[in-house]
Amino acid sequence: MSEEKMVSLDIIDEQLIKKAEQEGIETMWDRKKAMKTPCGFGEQGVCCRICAMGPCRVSPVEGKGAQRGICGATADTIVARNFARMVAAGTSAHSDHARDIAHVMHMASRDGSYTIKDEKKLLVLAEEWEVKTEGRDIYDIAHEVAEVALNEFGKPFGTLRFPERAPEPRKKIWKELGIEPRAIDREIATIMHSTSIGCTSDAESLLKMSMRTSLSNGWGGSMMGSEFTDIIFGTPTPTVTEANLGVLEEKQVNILLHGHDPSLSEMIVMAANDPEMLKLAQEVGAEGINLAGICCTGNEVTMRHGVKLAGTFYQQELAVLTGVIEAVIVDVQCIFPSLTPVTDCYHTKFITTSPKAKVTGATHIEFNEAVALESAKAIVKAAVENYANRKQDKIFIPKSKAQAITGYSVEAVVKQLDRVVNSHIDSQGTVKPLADVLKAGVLRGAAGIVGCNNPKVRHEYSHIEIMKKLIANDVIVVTTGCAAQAAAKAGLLSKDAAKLAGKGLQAVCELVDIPPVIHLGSCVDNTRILKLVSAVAKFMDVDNSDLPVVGVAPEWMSEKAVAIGTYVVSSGIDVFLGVVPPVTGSKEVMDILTNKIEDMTGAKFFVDTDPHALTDVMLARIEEKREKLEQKL
Ligand code: SF4
Ligand code: MSK
Repeated sequence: MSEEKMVSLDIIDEQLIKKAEQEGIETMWDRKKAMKTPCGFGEQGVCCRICAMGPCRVSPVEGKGAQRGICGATADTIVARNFARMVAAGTSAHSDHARDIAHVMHMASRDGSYTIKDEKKLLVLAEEWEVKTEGRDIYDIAHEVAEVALNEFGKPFGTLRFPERAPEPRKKIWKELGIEPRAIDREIATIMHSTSIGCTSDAESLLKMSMRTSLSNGWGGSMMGSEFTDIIFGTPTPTVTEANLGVLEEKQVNILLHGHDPSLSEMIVMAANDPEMLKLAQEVGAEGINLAGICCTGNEVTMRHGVKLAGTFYQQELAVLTGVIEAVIVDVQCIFPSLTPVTDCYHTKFITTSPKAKVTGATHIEFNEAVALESAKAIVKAAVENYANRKQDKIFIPKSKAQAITGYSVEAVVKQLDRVVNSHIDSQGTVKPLADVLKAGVLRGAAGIVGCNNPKVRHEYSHIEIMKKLIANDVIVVTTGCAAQAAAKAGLLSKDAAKLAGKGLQAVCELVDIPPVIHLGSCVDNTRILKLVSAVAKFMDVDNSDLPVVGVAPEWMSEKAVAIGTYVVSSGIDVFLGVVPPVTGSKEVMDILTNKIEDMTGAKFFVDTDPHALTDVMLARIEEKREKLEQKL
């Protein structure tokens, strides 16, 4: 097959798709083909089914076809309403994940399954939230901090706590725009209310509500998810691992961990290393238990335990096609329902664990946090016992894997930066070295490349092309989510990848001892990017929007990505999209998102499906910001 015709950048994906064809197994590519041409109305966002007078499809072309829905809603209203609901759904996913983590912290105890691993981080947060710490047991403090956090979801008055961390000019902008986020659940409910039949029809108002709700995600739920996960399970430090389906082991029990919530995956890691489980594995004839991660759960466990990365969102079906997966263990989000028919073709058990994400045909073993380790052991046991059922004639493990360094929390980045601090002049533990190289132009800028895979584009091609072009132009890249896994597979998370960087970035990588593309974690960990950018902005005494920094989602697909993109722009950072969002049916919404929003937030959305053209615009924008920053400093 010629390279351009490949649906993936990765040859092993092509090999496994071929294996699926030969075995008569349907994959997402077959279903994508069966969809034929996507619905033009849906693609442009002009289809409304909010009430039973509809569904109404209005024409995106002025003066041609139906211009209004039955209630009179215009294309602008319908597109903005649909966009707002995507933001609300994305915010709910990340924030409900955070709520679960907060509950886990509330049940943490010295002798329980969940303990407090980063006491220092907890104490800093307690102080920030004015929770008394003196003379108190660390677990009492944790429980009170968890209660304060849980109140952030539904408090009746005031605004959220985490936005206080933003640079002063940013907070002023939010206040003036009236988009300071209030309680997290409240923002989601308000959007659902305002987008119901006969409520808000004004597109600008709907987009402002979307911004406020997205901020309750980025500076609320997601930030809580990251912070609490660090406190309970440990703040990540750089860890060497391997990535791609070549990490699967023929002679071991292979367990695929997929989903998002570390309260399950952390316990599975513990259970899989339990002597009782390892003994059981030997008894069934396996040499051990091999865990491999998919999607954000993969990111969570790799950055804390070095668990190998099997691959991205797109590879969840392909991993099963290797024939060596004893169990796919999932919790919430990004789980294909098709894992049931695909695993049915093999011996693989597909185990769901969360009442929030039951999948038809899967084996449901509910994970009970109250007896977390025991619960996890029962799940791992089911996987181990399945080893004997492998169908030897169906096994194909691709050879490909790459070395990667994962686990750069903000704290870990600052620690790396400390390597170049002259302690006679400057204090350690700050972002000064980063600010200095940005100011001097050694680094032209920084990019956060995040998000999913989408069969509308060639798998991983845009991620990797954009990353390579940016680092070659001395733009340092930080990455999360499935974009990070694409980078890991392509070898860009290794220090060796510095040879692909421009001279300035090469020098920084060498001095600071980092790869040119830095793994910051899962999708909720995009808030680590917010923290890092805000720390540099505060250090330079400017706003986020003054910095030569961009956010990029080259292959996004999820509602969560819409919420993320919106909070990133609302935080003053431009967002570049490689997949067109369903908003093109409204001139007004397009104009606001790609133009007028800049007057409000200092940043806007850019969209181009050509990764090279998109990167050119990014680089130009970075230079434009640099010029303005120079005048300001
Ligand atoms: Fe149609 Fe209006 Fe009902 Fe939407 S809310 S389905 S546009 S009548
Ligand atoms: S897992 S949201 S496909 S990045 Fe977070 Fe990957 Fe996107 Fe899911």
